Amino acid sequence: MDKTIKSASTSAEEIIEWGKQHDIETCFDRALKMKPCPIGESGACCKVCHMGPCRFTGKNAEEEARGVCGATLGTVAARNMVRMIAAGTAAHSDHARDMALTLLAVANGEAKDFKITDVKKLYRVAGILGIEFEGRPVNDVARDVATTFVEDFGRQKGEINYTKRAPQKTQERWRKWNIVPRGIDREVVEAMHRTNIGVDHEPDHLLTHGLRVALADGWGGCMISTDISDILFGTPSPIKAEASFGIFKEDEVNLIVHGHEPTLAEVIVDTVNEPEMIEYAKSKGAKGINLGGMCCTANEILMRHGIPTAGGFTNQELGIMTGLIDAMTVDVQCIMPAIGELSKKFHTKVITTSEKAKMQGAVHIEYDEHRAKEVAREIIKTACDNFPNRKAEGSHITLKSTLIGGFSEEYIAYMQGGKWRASFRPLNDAIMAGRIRGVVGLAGCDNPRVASTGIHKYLATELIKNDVLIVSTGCGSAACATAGYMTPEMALENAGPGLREVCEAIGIPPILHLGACVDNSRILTIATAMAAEGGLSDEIAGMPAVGIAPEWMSEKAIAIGCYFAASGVPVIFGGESPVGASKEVTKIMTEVWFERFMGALHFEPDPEKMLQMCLDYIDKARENLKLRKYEPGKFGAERVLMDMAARREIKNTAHAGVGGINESQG
Ligand code: NFS
Repeated sequence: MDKTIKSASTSAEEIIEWGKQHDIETCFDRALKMKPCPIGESGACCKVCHMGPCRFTGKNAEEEARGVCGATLGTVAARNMVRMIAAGTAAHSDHARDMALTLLAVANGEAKDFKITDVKKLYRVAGILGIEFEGRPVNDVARDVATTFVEDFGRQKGEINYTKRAPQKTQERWRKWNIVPRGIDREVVEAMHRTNIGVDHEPDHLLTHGLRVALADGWGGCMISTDISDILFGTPSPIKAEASFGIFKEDEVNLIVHGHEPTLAEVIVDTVNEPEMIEYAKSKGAKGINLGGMCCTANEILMRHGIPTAGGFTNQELGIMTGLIDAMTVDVQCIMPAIGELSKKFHTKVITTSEKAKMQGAVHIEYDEHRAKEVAREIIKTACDNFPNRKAEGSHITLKSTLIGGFSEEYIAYMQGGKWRASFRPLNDAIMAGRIRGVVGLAGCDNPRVASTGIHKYLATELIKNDVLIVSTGCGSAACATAGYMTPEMALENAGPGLREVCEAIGIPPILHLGACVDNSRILTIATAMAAEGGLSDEIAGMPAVGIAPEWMSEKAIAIGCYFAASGVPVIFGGESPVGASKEVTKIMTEVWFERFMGALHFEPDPEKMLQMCLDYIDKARENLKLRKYEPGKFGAERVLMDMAARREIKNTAHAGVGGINESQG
């Protein structure tokens, strides 16, 4: 990939160029100036005590070099890895904790601006948790569900609730290797303890605990977040939206919600169209209020309301540089501190909203679930008040793409058979017949160290050409959405013949947007449903499925990669390996994990090799499952997929949150 290109998006590139002419620096410039430290980059630096930092350099560092305490490179690289998993898990899980506490407050009548939107999902979750729901008041059920989830954080012994949701065989592997998480907080704390100076030194032992922490993330933090968000705000179903910088409007107040937690954003969605707010915007000279999102908060409200997204991680500074954003709220995670400073060069007001996160150059309007609407109104008014300060300067972009998002596990089951016959049968059949070669989860960040979003785009197009169905989340979705790949037409024009037929029959894009980064948990439940359906593997391991985070940068991505590996999915990350200095650790994370769990975590900077490795894994899994050998354009027999018309005929399809494609509100 051409290193002189900073972004693979022409709109982004245009703004970066404009910035250069106006002496404005972005992460793309800083990434060129600030070269990664080669010692730290490969996991060969230990700074867990103050006898160091110790650096393990030289040809034979693995065999010969020792830290002041005597630690080997393997110990150090494994410790660094486990700390990354713990930090990523802490982030997702703290988000999940807040979701559980919000659900509890709603059930107790203390958060009046929220309600239980998807009672069906509440009952489904209650059923999984073993909570009685029939004939009980909804709030009582919600209280029990919330309390049960809260217990998952502080449990000292036993198992977190959702591990029992995994296929039996997957659970057996976890029990055999003793990696079933007990309590989410406990696993994170224990990781910090074990990696402290002088505790756990054996790389395999350390990394095995790393997997337990990661499972606490996937089957704990992430899954709890997804399910509570569905309960409170609705389970997503297909919806049309728009993406990229062209979503900003010249004549309206542009308010952008950036970050991760959906709660405040949902209330803003609810409030922004209140007549009083519209009038207020008009009194400031604007024609109305245009709400948009960025990063994973964007994905949350795009999936449920069709609110447009300005894109993923590397678009945040560029969005401000359009000069069109009147206010940008930020809560937690993946928020560049650079935007505080940058906003001073424009009129944009950056508003921090979480009690956990403040930044220089921002104003702070703290979110409080007990007075959520009041806070939302204050934020909207702040954006309106700032509209008259908008100057003409900035790099205005008009380009935007249409996309279809909103694919939940529930909807994917529904689209394959309607309300009464919802199943994963047609998908499994299509895979067995070789019409679909396999499934790839394309996820994780976009990264200015490469031509940002470019590897996502390359892999997305190549994979669908090879009849691989893509499910995507987070900034992977944002990269595909802003490139215009998330439309049914994309399947017609670019997918291989088998995948194209499947997409055409159901009327779906070849890349299914599953939501925010925490919604990677939807991939776990989809894989579980596929295992239960039969015909492929009877556990998650062994499926013709691969996870890819080609441009990862966040510790959260590492936690996600590891929970997929522990669940039985081979995972490929881009960039240089953060454990690359240690052959021992690399071997554990690839070969040893594959032997035990049939999952692995690889790091491969070359996009073409990533693609090949992914297809090899898929083909090998097909071979092991004794499925028909994949050949483009040649399929075996399979059941007929229900098309849209057939599904419409099924009576009583008024399942809450499930139906055809909704029109965007954005
Ligand atoms: Ni997930 Fe990456 Fe961040 Fe979301 Fe985007 S950068 S690890 S996708 S916004 S969490």
